[in-house]
Amino acid sequence: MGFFSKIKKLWKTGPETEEAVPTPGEGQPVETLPEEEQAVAQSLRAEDTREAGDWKQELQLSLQQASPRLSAWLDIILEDLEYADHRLWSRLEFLFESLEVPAAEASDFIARFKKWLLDMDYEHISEFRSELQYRLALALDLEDEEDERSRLFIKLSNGLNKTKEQLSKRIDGLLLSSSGFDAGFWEELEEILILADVGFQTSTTLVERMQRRVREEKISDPEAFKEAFQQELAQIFPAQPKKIKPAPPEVILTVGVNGVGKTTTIAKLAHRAQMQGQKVMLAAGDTFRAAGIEQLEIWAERAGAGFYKKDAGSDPAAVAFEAMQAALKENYDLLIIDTAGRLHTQTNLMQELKKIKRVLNKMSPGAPHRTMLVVDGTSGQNVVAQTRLFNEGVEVDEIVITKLDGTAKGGVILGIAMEQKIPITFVGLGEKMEDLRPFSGEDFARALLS
Ligand SMILES: Nc1nc2c(ncn2[C@@H]2O[C@H](COP(=O)(O)OP(=O)(O)OP(=O)(O)O)[C@@H](O)[C@H]2O)c(=O)[nH]1
Ligand SMILES: [Mg+2]
Repeated sequence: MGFFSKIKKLWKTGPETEEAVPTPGEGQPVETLPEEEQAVAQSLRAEDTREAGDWKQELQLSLQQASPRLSAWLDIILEDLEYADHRLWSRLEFLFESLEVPAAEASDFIARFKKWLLDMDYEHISEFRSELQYRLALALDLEDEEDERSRLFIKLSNGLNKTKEQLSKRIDGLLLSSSGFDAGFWEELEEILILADVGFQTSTTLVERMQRRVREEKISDPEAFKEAFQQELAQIFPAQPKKIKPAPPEVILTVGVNGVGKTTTIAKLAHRAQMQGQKVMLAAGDTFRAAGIEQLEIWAERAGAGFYKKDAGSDPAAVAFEAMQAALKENYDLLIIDTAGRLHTQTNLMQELKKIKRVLNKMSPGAPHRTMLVVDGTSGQNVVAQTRLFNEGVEVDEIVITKLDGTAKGGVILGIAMEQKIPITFVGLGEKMEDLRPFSGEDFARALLS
């Protein structure tokens, strides 16, 4: 479900049953705006010099295509704009009206986006186009659209640049310099994998699998080898968990050692869920540091999410319990609980996390529905040890790997997937809200080797 409760998906009508796109804005006032503001809105529209003859018509034609083309719609909307000004807002309004998005929800989307631009101090289109497209994709439920998928693939591929240097570029070099798949080739391949933090066991297994494929499929050229290798990499990843929504609130407990990006990841997840129309509450279960509570509060405010806290030093399980009570009472769809990650008191930390789980489960059987381990992609093989530790302590359901944008050690993803068999659900590719991407093993393998 997207952010908008009801939109008319014009593209689903297909070319034969194409309906005429209504021309909004004409004799169809925006219901929620008071008269005065409507007049202002209309006069602002009139000021847009690229009038109905051009962008409106272009956009309408694009909207009538059999499949949605979000990036094409944005190209049309943004073509002659440099900064966020009234023309942008009225054009977005026009897009929403064409899609029959309820007016109140459309203005809410625009208001939130305006606030975000202010918070971030962004003005120029180049600074925010990507975020705008990301929000629209989530709100209009278009994340699976082809344009959007390829945009995200490019992002993933760029994010993995350093890992690619370490892994695929070296494999390319090896394939170029080798005269065949002899013992020396396999030895060197294994070494490249180990150096890229894939892990010893996983590297050995991968090499063995490839040796078998080369033999059985009589692979002789580098291209065929790379294709087979890409398939092998993609197969390592366990299937994504089925998205069954529990009775609300769905509860996510985030765990992980300090500094890995838990709080930022929570903010990004909250942002995604809000954009998808969910009512989200964040709970400050990291009571170890007052700054940790404040940091989460700022993020909650920015994302427009609810927030629950107690004083620093309080029992995290009590925070979780009370936040759950509030979330139940106030009909939240999603509750995400932050936790402290200091490892020097390892046993205590695990006890503390177990207690949070017990308390939640007692109040709402099945909660927390997702115990999400956040790990830092730059810490290489340590990630494998952390995963083992947390999984033994609190049974991890899914893993989020952050900071893949700044590391040459992204190969560790393969090690975790093969050794721990826990699904990786998201990866962090930067510090911005849109930089948390749903993970796909196939895309990862393709991005890594392309
Ligand atoms: N480049 C990059 N930086 C990230 C990413 N995710 C988080 N960070 C940065 O990592 C730093 C630590 O993030 P936090 O979210 O505070 O980490 P934490 O796990 O909550 O840390 P503690 O609360 O101290 O345990 C921040 O500067 C984030 O901006 C990412 O995907 N890429
Ligand atoms: Mg934190």
